[in-house]
Amino acid sequence: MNRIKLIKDDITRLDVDAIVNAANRSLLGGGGVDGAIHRAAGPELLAHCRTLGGCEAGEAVITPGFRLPARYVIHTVGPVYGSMPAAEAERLLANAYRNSLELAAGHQLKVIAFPNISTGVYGFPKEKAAEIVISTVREFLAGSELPEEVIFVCFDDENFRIYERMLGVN
Ligand code: AR6
Repeated sequence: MNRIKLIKDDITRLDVDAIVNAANRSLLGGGGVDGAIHRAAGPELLAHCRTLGGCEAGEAVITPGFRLPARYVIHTVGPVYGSMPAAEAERLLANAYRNSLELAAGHQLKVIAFPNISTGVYGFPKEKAAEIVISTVREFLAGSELPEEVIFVCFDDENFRIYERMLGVN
């Protein structure tokens, strides 16, 4: 069974066990997908995030989904590209995905959906990011029965085309 799916959609619409948020270290919201998730989840999400004390780049934390169709939100913080050596940014991007998957597995979650972390405001080159993300997720799934399914949710056409090509679909 192919445990990796690709869609082009707004991640806040998905009825899955967990959606992943491309957050910042404060966990107090922002623009992009983070803003969309906070708007759709309602003010309860921000109130909950205020109690968490932030999150370092490459790490991940889990919260309820509140008003979202998704049961949980896994908040991870990607690297700000250009603010550190490229190799460090690559390592932190892989950690962000791996730690999100660890949390999902630890909570017995079956279906988790990821946006294209760090490829918006944080400026990570999309092609390089997709390469790292796909190999990190494949490697994790090879060693773990959970999550059963990982959905890559692309919002912009460019990311969608890159993932389509790299995953060998369509
Ligand atoms: N559903 C799915 N993907 C989306 C959505 C959506 N509703 N909206 C945007 N994207 P970004 P980053 C895609 O900038 O680069 C925030 O202010 C978008 O097309 O949201 O990790 C945080 O608070 C892009 O491919 O996240 C941080 O400060 C991807 O989401 C900072 O931005 C990531 O773009 C994080 O920057």
